[in-house]
Amino acid sequence: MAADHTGSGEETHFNGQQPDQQAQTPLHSANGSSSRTLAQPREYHGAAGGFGSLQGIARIELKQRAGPGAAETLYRQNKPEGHMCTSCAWAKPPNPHVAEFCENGAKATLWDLTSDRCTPEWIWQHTVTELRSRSDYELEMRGRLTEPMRYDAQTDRYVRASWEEAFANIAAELNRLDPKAVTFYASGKAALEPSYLYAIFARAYGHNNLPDSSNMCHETTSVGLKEVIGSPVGTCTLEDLDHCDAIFYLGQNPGTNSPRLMRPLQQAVQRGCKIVTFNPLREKGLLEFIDPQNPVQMITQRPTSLSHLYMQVKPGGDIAALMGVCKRVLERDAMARAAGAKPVLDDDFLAQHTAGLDAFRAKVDATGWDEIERNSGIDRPELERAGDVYAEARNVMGIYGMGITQHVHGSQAIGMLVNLLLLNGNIGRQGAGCTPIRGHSNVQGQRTVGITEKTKLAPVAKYRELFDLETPPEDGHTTVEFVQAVLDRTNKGFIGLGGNLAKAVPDHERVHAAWGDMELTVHIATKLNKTHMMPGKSSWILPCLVRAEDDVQASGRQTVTMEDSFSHIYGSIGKRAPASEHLKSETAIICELAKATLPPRQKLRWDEWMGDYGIIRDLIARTFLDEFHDMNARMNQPGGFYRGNGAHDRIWKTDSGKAQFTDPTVLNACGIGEAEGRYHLVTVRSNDQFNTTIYGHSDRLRGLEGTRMIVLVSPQDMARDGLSDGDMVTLVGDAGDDVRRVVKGLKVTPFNLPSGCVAGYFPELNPLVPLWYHDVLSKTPASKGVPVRLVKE
Ligand SMILES: Nc1nc2c(c(=O)[nH]1)N[C@H]1C(S)=C(S)[C@@H](COP(=O)(O)OP(=O)(O)OC[C@H]3O[C@@H](n4cnc5c(=O)[nH]c(N)nc54)[C@H](O)[C@@H]3O)O[C@H]1N2
Ligand SMILES: Nc1nc2c(c(=O)[nH]1)N[C@H]1C(S)=C(S)[C@@H](COP(=O)(O)OP(=O)(O)OC[C@H]3O[C@@H](n4cnc5c(=O)[nH]c(N)nc54)[C@H](O)[C@@H]3O)O[C@H]1N2
Ligand SMILES: [Mo]
Repeated sequence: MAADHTGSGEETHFNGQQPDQQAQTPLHSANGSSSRTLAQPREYHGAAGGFGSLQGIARIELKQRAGPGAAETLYRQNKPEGHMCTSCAWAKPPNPHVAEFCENGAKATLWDLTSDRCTPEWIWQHTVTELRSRSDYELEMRGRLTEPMRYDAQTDRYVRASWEEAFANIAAELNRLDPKAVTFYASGKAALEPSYLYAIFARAYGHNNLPDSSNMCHETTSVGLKEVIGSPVGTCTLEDLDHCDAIFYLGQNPGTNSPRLMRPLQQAVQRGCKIVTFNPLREKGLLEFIDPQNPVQMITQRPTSLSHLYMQVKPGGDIAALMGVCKRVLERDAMARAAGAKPVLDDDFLAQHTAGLDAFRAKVDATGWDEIERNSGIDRPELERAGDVYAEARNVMGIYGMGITQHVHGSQAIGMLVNLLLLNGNIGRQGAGCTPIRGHSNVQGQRTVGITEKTKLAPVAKYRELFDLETPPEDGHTTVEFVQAVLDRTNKGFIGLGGNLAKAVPDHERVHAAWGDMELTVHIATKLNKTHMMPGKSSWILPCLVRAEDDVQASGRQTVTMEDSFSHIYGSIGKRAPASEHLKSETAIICELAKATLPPRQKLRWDEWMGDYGIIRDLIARTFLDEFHDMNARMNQPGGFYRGNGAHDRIWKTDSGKAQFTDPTVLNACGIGEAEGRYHLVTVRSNDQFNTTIYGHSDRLRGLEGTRMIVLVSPQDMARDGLSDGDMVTLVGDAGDDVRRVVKGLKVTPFNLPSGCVAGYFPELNPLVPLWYHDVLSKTPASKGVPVRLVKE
């Protein structure tokens, strides 16, 4: 297939050489004349943590000028009687450190507490068309939003509005529209109380269009894990990390995205636990760590090595790699039995708790090592070593993130990880289990309390019992279905409870052209972003409090609650003075909107709920009795309360009533295979961003500084394709449909990667991800194995 031409640039030459040929053939530049030395891959020479992380915090503090009291606020973070971090969903331990926050948690808080303000006066000076040309970084750098605003189409500007005007107008628009053509999105930060009410508001208004950032994130887990073990969430708790002997760590980058996991990982390794990592990139946070809170380690600067084995899998290669590991485990089991030694497999567990082992075993036997090596990119001896680690460990945990979930066959990769864990009964006992690392700080909790587009997951009977509320019978939109409806112009109204959705979704260039055709767009937000700059015909920005701020309602100061990756629920109390006297809490905004929109109903007591969040928690407790009983009393216990799940106790809520072995139908999770000149693009986060919020341009842990418009290419592939460090290229989508997808102006940067894999940043590269390219079961966009070509500019 010919590569596209872009601009006047010359087309890159591809010779389609295989990696094994490269080993024998001297490398030539594109014109084939002179041999060249390989480019030096970028790398960070420090460890994760250490002084680098302290400097990272200091830089943000300088930039944001969070002002007096910021340090005190940070020290209250993630502790009982304090507020819970708004960054990731990592656990808040019962016995917190003096400073129970990480570099990125501190950045997120300081970013919220900035002394910069984005006022209606400032916005009035700029047209929306002009602001649309600014980056998200520039828009967010203006600071916190201070007052509600309405879009004025005549002047193409946002103008100051009163809350009364906003609620009345939005309600009138909602009542004019068909509820089925309206979507209420949630981005994963809002606490359990507003989330519970948001879901009720949607259903009382008349739809189940309640997609969540989870639909772009761990929906593969919610659907895929549920199928095989009957639980949509992880089975482990924080204590399991104190008891595991091996961790299979797949497709998650803790140094950047969940830094407070670094210390438990370090402690596990120091106890002798072996970490086996699968990741195309050699991520610093999985290689070595210096604990910034350990004075001895800070003085000696001697890091802890983390991964016992590090497998640089190809994108999507995990299914094959895990197949290889299982093959070795079954072989070790057969050897042990033949020698009369203790078998590796847990026969009692397998007989009592699982179904499908025979078919799975037959599949493993029928899969050859050549296929496994080709699809994973990992050699047999390495995979055998990983199998040996599993076979020799008593307790094994499987930890994973977006590198697994964001693939066309991501669900199958989760199934393979569960297959491996089940072989030796590694689910449902101490030190063992399956741990998806969640993204936004309350994304798991939002799903738990009813923000779901799937009616079968909503507490329909309880809505009827508690509120006389009938839920619309049909399922609502996932995020992908919502975006398709925007493109089709059938979705007319949008409310965003946080997020920067038009920027975070796949195919976003196409989406941007259609977004403004909606009749109504409403954003409940803390800072300005690009999605706000694509106003619908009636468009509103409603500024809200952040979690560290004091939320005072009729009954006094309020607490909110959230759920972490380990299914623990905590109270969070903000104590900072709000950024502006005009801000409202997310709970108050939802109650006011619902009250203005819906006809009065005796059992929907919006005013009462807004006045005292304890009443909302009582309702949550009555709706989800087993998990949330006595919520008001239990939310303040150190470490939160555990809401539990069946699989943790070996109760399998699956169709067969057992934990299910599954046979993968593919060996690579990418939906589009390899071809000459095609690369698979992995989109990742830098150490200086939270999703679409860009704090700066330093990806310290990868040794990448100064710009995000880069494409990482392996030195071998660069040499093969005649590329030099610093060359400018265009990435061109290669998904085979007739939509032309391009991102121009990317600087080629040598990086240690498997051949055929390139990497770059989310969200800049989102125009390359086709909307239809998503996990088959859950529709999670496949942002980690995007087929592209490189074209020299
Ligand atoms: N500081 C900070 N913290 C965050 C966020 C943030 O943006 N900044 N975002 C939050 C959110 S919403 C989320 S969902 C999480 C995301 O946290 P992660 O799950 O860590 O997400 P990514 O940065 O997308 O990186 C995924 C990792 O998968 C690897 N990978 C890519 N493709 C494959 C593959 O095919 N196989 C394997 N085995 N690995 C692969 C990548 O190299 C990368 O290391 O972090 C949360 N925490
Ligand atoms: N290519 C590619 N695309 C991806 C991903 C990827 O790895 N690769 N990852 C996907 C994932 S995992 C996710 S979770 C999504 C993220 O998608 P979103 O959740 O939609 O995006 P965010 O960047 O987290 O949203 C940032 C905005 O939220 C608002 N905000 C911040 N704090 C608050 C608050 O406390 N309350 C309210 N109401 N608003 C607030 C601010 O206005 C800010 O601009 O992106 C997805 N898209
Ligand atoms: Mo996420």
